[in-house]
Amino acid sequence: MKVLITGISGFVGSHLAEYFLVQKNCEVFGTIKWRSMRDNIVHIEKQIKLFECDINDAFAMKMMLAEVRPDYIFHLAAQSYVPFSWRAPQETISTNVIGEVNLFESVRELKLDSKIQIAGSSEEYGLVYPEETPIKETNPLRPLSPYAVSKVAQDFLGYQYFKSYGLKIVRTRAFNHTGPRRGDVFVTSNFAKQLVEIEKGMRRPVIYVGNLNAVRDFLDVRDVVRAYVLALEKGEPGEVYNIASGKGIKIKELLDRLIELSGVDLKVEADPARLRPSDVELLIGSPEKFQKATGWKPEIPFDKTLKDLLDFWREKLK
Ligand code: A2R
Repeated sequence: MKVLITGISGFVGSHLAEYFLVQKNCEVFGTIKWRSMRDNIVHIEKQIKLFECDINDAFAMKMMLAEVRPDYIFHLAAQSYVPFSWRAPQETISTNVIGEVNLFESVRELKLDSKIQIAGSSEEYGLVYPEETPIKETNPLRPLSPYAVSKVAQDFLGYQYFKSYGLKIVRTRAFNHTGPRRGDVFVTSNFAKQLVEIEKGMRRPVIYVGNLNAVRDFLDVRDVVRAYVLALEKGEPGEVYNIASGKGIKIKELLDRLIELSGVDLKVEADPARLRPSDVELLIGSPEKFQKATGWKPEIPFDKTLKDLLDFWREKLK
């Protein structure tokens, strides 16, 4: 079986590649940009086949797909960072939306029979009222950032290409996920990195934070990766599924748990630069539909995820 992961050098892509490398009879292919950092995949680089392919380049996309002809495509390549999407709305929309159109059009023109997973996000729900939680897939989408709008477009394009051309597309909307290798611009990893820098005496004992009141539904990336695989194995093409734990945690509580796990003594200070123009306050998803379709359940306790994240930074900052 041939598995293609776009954005393989990213956080989720590297974990998904690891998942498939231990399965039998799997060949793993991945796309990177020519300047992509390879830190996340150096340990597996010899076992995977890499293609330089900017997804904005329709020709590069088509040539790569013509060569690989994958059975499964996990489309993870994206401008994935919400705050950056305000500073670079055009790049965010172009990479996320046009990049996906390039993928779908190539699959169509090459008449590939690939199953395709589209990595949507809980950010698509955006503004959510307390009585709407846990959020079902049928909830209105009220996106609050250019990133979220780009993910809504990706999601609906997936639906449209399924309906119009019968492409075997399964859409997922993953709620927050974290774990080793999470980029340090994301809240959990940012806190963990600051804590480890304090542990190592690399900075004074002050941790800088943004909005601590937001409530999020967190999963371990390794549970999310299992969910993406099940989405293609057991999910229905044309359908959309939440990947969520069903439980909420306040960012303040997450910070307290990390501080406790680290054991360092420090002060917490607000940093206004870390606040967003419009923040999503409450995101708790209902995993019911996905669990019914696939039997998936998160398996990794959140304290283990946080501990592994701290250990990742301890190793990286050696
Ligand atoms: O920017 P790089 O060199 O780090 O590569 C990122 C890649 N990527 C692209 N690949 C090809 N052509 C592009 N124009 C392009 N722009 C970005 O996508 C990186 O390897 C990957 C995204 O990885 P992360 O930023 O670590 O995101 P993560 O957390 O793995 O999320 C995977 C998917 C994304 O679609 C998110 O929006 C969604 O799950 O939540």
